Amino acid sequence: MYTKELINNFKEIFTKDNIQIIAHRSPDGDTLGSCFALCEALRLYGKNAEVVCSDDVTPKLTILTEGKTELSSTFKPNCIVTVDVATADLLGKKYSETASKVDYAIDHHYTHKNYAKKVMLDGDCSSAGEFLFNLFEQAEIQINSKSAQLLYAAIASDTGCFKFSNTTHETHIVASKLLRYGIETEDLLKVLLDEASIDYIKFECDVINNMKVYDGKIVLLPVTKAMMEKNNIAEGETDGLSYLLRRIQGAKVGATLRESDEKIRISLRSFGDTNVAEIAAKFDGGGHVKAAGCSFKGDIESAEKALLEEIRKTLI
Ligand SMILES: [Mn+2]
Repeated sequence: MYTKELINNFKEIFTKDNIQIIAHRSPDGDTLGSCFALCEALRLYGKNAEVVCSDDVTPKLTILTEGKTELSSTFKPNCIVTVDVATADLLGKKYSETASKVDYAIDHHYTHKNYAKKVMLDGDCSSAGEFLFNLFEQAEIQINSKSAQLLYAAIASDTGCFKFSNTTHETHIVASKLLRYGIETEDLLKVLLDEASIDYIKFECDVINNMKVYDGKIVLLPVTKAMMEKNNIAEGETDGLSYLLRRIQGAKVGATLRESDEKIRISLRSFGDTNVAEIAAKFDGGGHVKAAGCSFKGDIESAEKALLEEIRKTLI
């Protein structure tokens, strides 16, 4: 059970009106599912509320956004809430000025850096979706099946459909309670986690053909701009590539290296005891023990070389 103060802070949002809910930049299923679930709940309470985001929503995630790609303001807010936004920087370009005006931040990252007037945080939750469900339940705020489905989608996104190590028995209890709302999950999970466009599948084939394996334990997936252009792949669509690394038997550490404007964006995954946040930190990046990110100034070959060297030093 959460503290009275935390629950009262959450209830307070439902006493406001003209509420703007901000999702983090490069929005994922957790931030979008959670923001829209909260928005729907507020509307059910007769409130004017909307979700905004600095970046466009990728096609498959529009299943969570009422089909909308662009999420922008249509009214002047009296109350601003962020969901799943761990740092002010993650508000993105469009909302960077908004940081000091955020009234409530709802988050599940231990690494949360306080920018809001009031913060609601539970780092033990797998996802913002799981945390939000707990808040609704403990604050005794009724939700409908639409909100329940959005929360389920949020949890499934951040846990890789209950496969990642952030999945706890509480996560399954929350998922079970959400299923009681009679929500549809088969199509939802297919769209969110399994299916991809033919272009994307062909792009994945190119990425796999370009895969590099070192010492049987380190896997690098270099992704060039040319590979993306050839297959009509946009920047935000490459997030799913890290999932490929997980499929490689024997891999202890994997990384995708993607060419982007002036730098190479690196996403690291650990499938053993190696702390990839430590490796990312060597390149001024950060993240979690099992998933981290950083960027590299230079060409993709130099990035591969430098990264491989650091992985070899850190690998357990
Ligand atoms: Mn999240």
